[in-house]
Amino acid sequence: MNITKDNNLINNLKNLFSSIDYKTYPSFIDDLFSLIKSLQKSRNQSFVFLLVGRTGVGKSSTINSLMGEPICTTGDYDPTTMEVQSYEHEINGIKFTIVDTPGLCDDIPEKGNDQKYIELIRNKVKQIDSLCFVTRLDETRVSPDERRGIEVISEAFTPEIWKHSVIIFTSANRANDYLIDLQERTKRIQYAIAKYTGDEVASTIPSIAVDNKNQTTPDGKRWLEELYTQIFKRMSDRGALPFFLATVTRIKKTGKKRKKQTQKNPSENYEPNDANDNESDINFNSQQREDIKTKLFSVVPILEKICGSLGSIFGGSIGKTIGETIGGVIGHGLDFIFSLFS
Ligand SMILES: Nc1nc2c(ncn2[C@@H]2O[C@H](COP(=O)(O)OP(=O)(O)OP(=O)(O)O)[C@@H](O)[C@H]2O)c(=O)[nH]1
Ligand SMILES: [Mg+2]
Repeated sequence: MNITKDNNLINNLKNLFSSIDYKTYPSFIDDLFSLIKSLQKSRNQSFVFLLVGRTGVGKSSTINSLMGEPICTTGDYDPTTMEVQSYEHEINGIKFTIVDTPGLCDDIPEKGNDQKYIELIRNKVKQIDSLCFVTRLDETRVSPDERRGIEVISEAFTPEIWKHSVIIFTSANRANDYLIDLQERTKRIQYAIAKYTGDEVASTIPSIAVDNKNQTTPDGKRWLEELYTQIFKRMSDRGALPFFLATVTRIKKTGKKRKKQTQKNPSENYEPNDANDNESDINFNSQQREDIKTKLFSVVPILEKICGSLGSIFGGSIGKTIGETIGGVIGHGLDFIFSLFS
């Protein structure tokens, strides 16, 4: 359905807004349609994840956790050759690709053949929107193979690619000393990447500890929301909206501030989850909602103007009504976006 050509829908929206006084924002309807158009356009665009990490560290499991569907096969796999594998997927009608790099960070015979691998990856992969460097938290050092992987990726895509990267530590519950391991391992991997990007870029690469067998990390916090937020924040502008729409049906709004906030720890300022919520649903806290909002503003600038005025024009929960009127994935998307401002 092309929303902006659908006269019925246009009439429905106009009816919905007919009693509104637009004096404070005369171009509201035009701007709303322009926002809808951007979302619609991004439905036809795709995004690409690049997974880098040793065999069996949990690359596939982490992507499955993130996307909420068993799209990648997991389990034991013995790499015998270095290759680049890309898999096409579709969720909510949005196409995306997962590029896996088996062998790249493993100690296998082709080891000396990095130039061949660089050519292979360049020829096969034209666009990367998110780079996930995956390693286990309970390992102590950056292995020579991981360093080699970092070098190959930097050469194949230029060091700029690390601006869209996140470091993911799996098996968080197997760490000896969770917080110290997280801090130390992050520093060491950032340092290994800094050889190609310089400190300024490397030091901003976020790390997230996950455990694909548990909902929480050893500090008792849920990790899925943080993984989502960091990946979204770092995603290329081109990939951000398609990724948002592919996942919007499982992200929940939450994040409403409690009456008595504990400012000491803003991450706790959200209401408990609905008892019916599915465990794999993503329920953001206040800080994560802020981060998502900032990213959405930077990729769709018109949003800031529209959302900033929604309260003054409608004064209520108009987002849900607009979302329901439009329906489908875009309706869901708008409902979520507008909820960030309520
Ligand atoms: N305890 C624990 N096990 C994990 C975690 N992540 C993955 N696993 C398990 O580790 C094994 C390998 O996981 P995969 O996701 O297949 O790893 P991969 O990196 O994709 O492996 P290859 O595709 O073979 O390179 C599976 O048995 C997973 O269930 C984790 O965070 N914690
Ligand atoms: Mg895998």
